[in-house]
Amino acid sequence: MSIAGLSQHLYRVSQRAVWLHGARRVSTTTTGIMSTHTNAKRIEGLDHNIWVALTGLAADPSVVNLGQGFPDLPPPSYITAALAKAVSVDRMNQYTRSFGHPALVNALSQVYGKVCERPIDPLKEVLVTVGGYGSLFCTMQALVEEGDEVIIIEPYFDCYIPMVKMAGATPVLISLKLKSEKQSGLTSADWVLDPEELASKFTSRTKAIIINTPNNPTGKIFTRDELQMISDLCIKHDALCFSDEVYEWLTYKGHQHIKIATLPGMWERTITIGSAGKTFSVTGWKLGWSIGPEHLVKHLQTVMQNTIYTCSTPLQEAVAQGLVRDYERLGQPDCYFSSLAAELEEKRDRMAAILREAGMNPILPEGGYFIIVDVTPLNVDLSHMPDEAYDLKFVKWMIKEKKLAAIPVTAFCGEASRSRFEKYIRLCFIKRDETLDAAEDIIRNWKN
Ligand code: IK2
Repeated sequence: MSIAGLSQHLYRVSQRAVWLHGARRVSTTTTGIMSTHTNAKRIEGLDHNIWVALTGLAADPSVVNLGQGFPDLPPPSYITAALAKAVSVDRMNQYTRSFGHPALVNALSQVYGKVCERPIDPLKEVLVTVGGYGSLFCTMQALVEEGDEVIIIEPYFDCYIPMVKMAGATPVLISLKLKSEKQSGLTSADWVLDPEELASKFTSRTKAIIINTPNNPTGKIFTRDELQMISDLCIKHDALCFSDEVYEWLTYKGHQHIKIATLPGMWERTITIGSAGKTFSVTGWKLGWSIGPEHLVKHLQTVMQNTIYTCSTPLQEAVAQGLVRDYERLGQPDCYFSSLAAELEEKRDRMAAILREAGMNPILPEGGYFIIVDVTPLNVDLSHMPDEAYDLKFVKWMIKEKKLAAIPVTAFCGEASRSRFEKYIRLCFIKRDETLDAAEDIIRNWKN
């Protein structure tokens, strides 16, 4: 089958999956006999997933896809070359150390040792997993107990909730709120936490708080003061912090990413999560890591050795080489971490300008590669569609009628916060200029 044929086939299959999911059909076996087996309780109610649903719709080749967060830019050539070289060495095609390929954990300890200004033991304080997802999963399974509470800040990366639930714990939500009444000229710094409300969420059952900075979907970078407030509460209540920092290098002018693990008293109680996919624009490689103190990481290692066991050796080798290369250039313009951020800042500004010209209100992100935008000024009447959050209806309509894909922001919040977030959609701007040109054409010709 040709590539085009395969892509059409996958599109048809995923469309069917979306339809089947929508209809919530009871599964049958291949013999057509109704299965009597039911799902395990721990996955009850977790069957819906925004990426599975919307990625299917956006897979239509005629749709301009600013939905799921992956680059259509090429990754740096040295990293793909390192992979090609790695697979040509026989032993690189076999299992490597369970908790992380030696070259990679050494590189991670070098890079994060410098960033955190402390020695990091590559064998005891680092775990390499299957993407940021794998790091989050190992963290929750290793450290969160049945009956615990885990505080999650809305809008949040959507898998936090199911992961907390699968660990048997209860998610406790607190929403970021806009500190300003103004409609335009907002930035992601305008999303803030209410200190009193946050304090009220900590109880004797709080095991951890999950933070995500730079944040997906808002682009917010938590300030030192905000991180200090969170740290003070963690220390006061003896809670852990799971800090998802997969966009750590993607910060824009005037903004600095601070690791909460570097604040006094926080290293001992923080797991920091990173992703090679986001760091080197290779999301399909699915490599990530957890970094933290030995007394926590050793439990994550237990989960890893009994679930995935180890990640792909050649991919780890290539990422290690990429990290060593960029470690030597840290702070210089030719370091990929800086050059990608500079390239993306232009794309962010371009995207914001396109949206503003069309009469929408984007909220300028300080970091990451997403921009959220209030679409209500477009006055699209969707009252004929089934009753769902406005942003979800808007995205479904936009994919079908305008051939532009985005993600509804209510996918990142709980039901109780729907009204706060349903006027926003999220667009991904780590895209080639031609892709952004195509999106611009659609947005400029919106009324036609
Ligand atoms: N944590 C955050 C905050 C992420 O954004 C991601 C990647 N998800 O991006 C898809 C999207 O939002 O469109 C992850 C963790 C997972 O990282 P990885 O891809 O390395 O598993």
